[in-house]
Parts: sequence; C-alpha cells; structure tokens
Amino acid sequence: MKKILVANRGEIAIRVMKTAQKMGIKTVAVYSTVDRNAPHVKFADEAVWIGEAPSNQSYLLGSKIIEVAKNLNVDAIHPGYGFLSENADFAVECEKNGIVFIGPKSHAIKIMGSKLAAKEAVKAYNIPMVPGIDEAITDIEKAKQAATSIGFPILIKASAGGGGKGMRVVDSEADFESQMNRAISEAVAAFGDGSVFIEKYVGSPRHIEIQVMADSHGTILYLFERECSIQRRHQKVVEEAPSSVLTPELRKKMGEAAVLVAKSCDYLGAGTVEFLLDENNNFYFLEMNTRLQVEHPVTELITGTDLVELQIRVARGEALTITQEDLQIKGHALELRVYAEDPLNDFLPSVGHLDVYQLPVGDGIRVDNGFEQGMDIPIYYDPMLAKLITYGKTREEAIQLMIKAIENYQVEGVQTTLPFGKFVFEHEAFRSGKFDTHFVKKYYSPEILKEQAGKEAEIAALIALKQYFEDQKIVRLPN
Ligand code: MV4
Repeated sequence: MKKILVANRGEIAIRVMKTAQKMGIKTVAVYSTVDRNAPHVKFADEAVWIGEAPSNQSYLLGSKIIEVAKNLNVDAIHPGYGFLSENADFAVECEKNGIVFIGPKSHAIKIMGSKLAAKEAVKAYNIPMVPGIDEAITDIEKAKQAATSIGFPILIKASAGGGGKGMRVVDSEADFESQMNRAISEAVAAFGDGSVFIEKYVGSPRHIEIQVMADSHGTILYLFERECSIQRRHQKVVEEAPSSVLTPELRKKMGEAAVLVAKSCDYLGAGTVEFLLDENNNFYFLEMNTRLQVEHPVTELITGTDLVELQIRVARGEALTITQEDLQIKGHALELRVYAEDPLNDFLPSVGHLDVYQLPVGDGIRVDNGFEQGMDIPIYYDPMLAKLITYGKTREEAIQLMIKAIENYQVEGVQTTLPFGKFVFEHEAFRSGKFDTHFVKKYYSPEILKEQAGKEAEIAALIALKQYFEDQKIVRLPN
C-alpha cells in the first residue's frame, strides 16, 4: 500500500493521514468547495476537489471518490467515520474497482446495519440481550401481549435506526397501540423501512462499548471498554477509558462477548460493540458500529496502540502481532468533544469565524483538531471542531489535566462546548463515577453555567482590581 485516499474531512481526515505518513504511505485528500483551504487539504500530499458544499454533492459521492482514487493510482480508501464509512455498497464498489476499503467487508456492514439482523447473527453465540421480541412486528395485538408479558415500560426501536434514532418508550398498555403506529410511520419516513421491535426498557443504564480489532487470519482482539454515558440527546460529549465501574472479571466477560459478536459477522478491522450496563451490572448487547469511532483515542492512550495503523495493517492482509495477553490497561484517558455549539442556547450550532483559536499543549494533552485560527466554520457539516483528550496515571490526574487544558483552550468568535465540559468534569456525580445516561438531563441547566461564568468574571475582576492597586503603589513610590 503506497497511497491512501481519505474520504473524509476535519479532524478525522488529519488523524488518519498522520498515521499514513508515519507508515510511509502517501495521502490524498478530497474536498468540497467550502473546504478548499481546510487543514486536511493542506496536510495531504495531493488533494482533489469533488464537488459543492452539501455532503450529497461531495463527501457522500462514492462513485466520484472512487474515480478520483483510480485516476491517482490510490491503493486504498479510508472512510473515517460518518459519510461513507458504514455504506456497504461503497465498500463493494471499492473492491470491484481494485481498491482496498479500509474497514470490514460489506457483509458485516450490512448485518450490523440492521438491528434485527444483528440479533439474529449473534443468537448462536449466547450473547446477553435485553428481553424483547427479536423480529419485526407485524401484528400489533400479538406484540401488545408480548409487551405485557415482558412488563412495561418497554422501548420500541426501529431496526434500521441506530444511535437512538427511531426509539420510543411506552409506559403502559393503554399507550401501546398509538405509540406503535407512530413508531412505524416514523421508521418508514426516516429509514424507508418500517420494521420495528420491542425490548424491555432499561431505566438507568450506562453505555459501555468495547473496541475490537480483527485480522483476516482468525484473530480477534478486544481493546477494553470506553464509558460513553455522558451524552446529550444521543450525542456523546465526554468519553473515558477505562470505565470506573467494571471489575476485571466483568471486563473480561464483556470483552469476550464483544469478540463473539465480531466473530458472528466474520468481522475485519476496527469495530465497536455497544452494551448497556444496568444498575446490577448486567450487560446487554445493543449494536455494533462497523467503523473507527470518534472516541477511539482514549483506547489508544490506555493501550498504547495506534488503531489506524492496525486498521491499515489488517486491511493489507497482515496478521495482528499483538495477542490478547499483551494488551494491558495503563493509565486513564478522557475525551471532551469540542463542538461549535452554544451550551447557553440549547446547544444550537454556533458557526462563524474563528477570530482566536489556540490549542492547549503539554504532557498528557492530545488535541485531535481540524480547524485553525482565521477559518470560517462551514454550516454544512458536523460542528465538531476538535477532541480534547487527556491522559494521566489516574482518573483524578486526567481530570485535573482536562480542567487545566479547557482553561488554556482559547476560542473567540464562536461559542463552544468547552465551558459545558468544565461543568461535567467538576461535577460531583462525574467525580465519584456515579452517573448514567441521564447525567446531562439530570444535572445540567444553562443557569448553572451562567452562574459559574459570573463567578469567574467576578474573580477575574477582583484580581484585576488588586493588580491595579499594586500598580498604583509602584507609581506612587517616587513620592
Ligand atoms: C436502550 C435503552 C434502554 N433500554 N435499550 C440509545 C442509543 C441506542 N444505541 C440504544 N439506546 C438505548 N437503548 C433498552 N432496551 C436506553 C438507550 C439509551 C441510551 C443508550 C446509550 C447511550 C445513551 C442513551 C440515552 C438514552 C437511551
């Protein structure tokens, strides 16, 4: 593999190219009109314009991207996350054109893209799943009976959904039919597939996911867990590794279950198996994401691996040289997603001009960034600017580093989730590790941030005043 095209933009495009560069592989960027001066374009060895700003006229144009790749003698395409990363047809098209798709085979993408197909595939492997009906519901009366025997509340999920899209909680039998009809028409409208199923609703779960890596020689490794419970409307905000609630025994059980999920679909490359963990530490398989995830850096830091390098190696047919026994957790890593969103205004996108943009630096601080001072943030794409990642010997050390790093991260011109992140890392529930997926809903309100900002302004004013008086003394000295 001499040349890789990265079919993505922003921080992840740069992240992938850094590893390619390290491995002596040439890089090709693709870009839309608004991204012509973007950092990922400057970073690449070659860059090709593929269309106008809207994703469906640029970063989602699989055939166009493959055409570019062929013209430039590209050996492989890395899709990053989002865009074409979980598109089974794109993976097939790559292979048909003699280009390696750096990711799993289309078969695995397809199975895991359907929740019902995923449940079916893992059935033979004894993977714990939430009690429910694991086929598409066609007869509402029968489904109501099943729901009653499972016990309310139950959750209706769309088979084609994912990341929380197309879910509905039903509290009682009386609401079942109407909620069911709504869920089906929503699923048809959103995914063109009205298949829905039901599960018992787990009230206060943690979201724990396991990183796996598989080669084409039968080895599948688990690289431990990431705790991703701190999210807002299914958008993750803070992630960490390891989780503070897993015992070594539970970690091993979940890791081995994740490996079996990967095995069930003949997995290749980097993948993530999502579980719910309930209050009694029971875990349940939810879904598998067949891509490199946004939050992969926390896993890299605690395992000392480069996941993109491993992806590239297994994609070119190499066998994994590390074994499960080699893998050990060392230290603790945290990640904050820095979005151009206003935490004081319902997290509305705050796109605009980056008047000031200075990243924090130092030992234990990593910033996976896609922007630079003076740039405009395009409205067309995800408003994530960067990921602020810290690594310490202990969780407490990583938290302290994070709070310092947030304070040293300077952004002017747009609002960001940095102050919101500070709120999370200073919160008692986060500190103690006693939180679940309801953290943001339970504890966050814009008023708290405003109060915090007010207090900080007050302290800053006092310090300035004190300094002013000190200066006055100096000035008066000659008298
Ligand atoms: C659940 C659940 C409770 N019970 N399934 C949301 C995202 C999707 N991957 C699955 N999700 C959930 N499935 C049952 N049976 C609660 C959630 C859920 C959630 C999961 C992970 C992270 C954040 C979440 C926020 C709300 C609901």
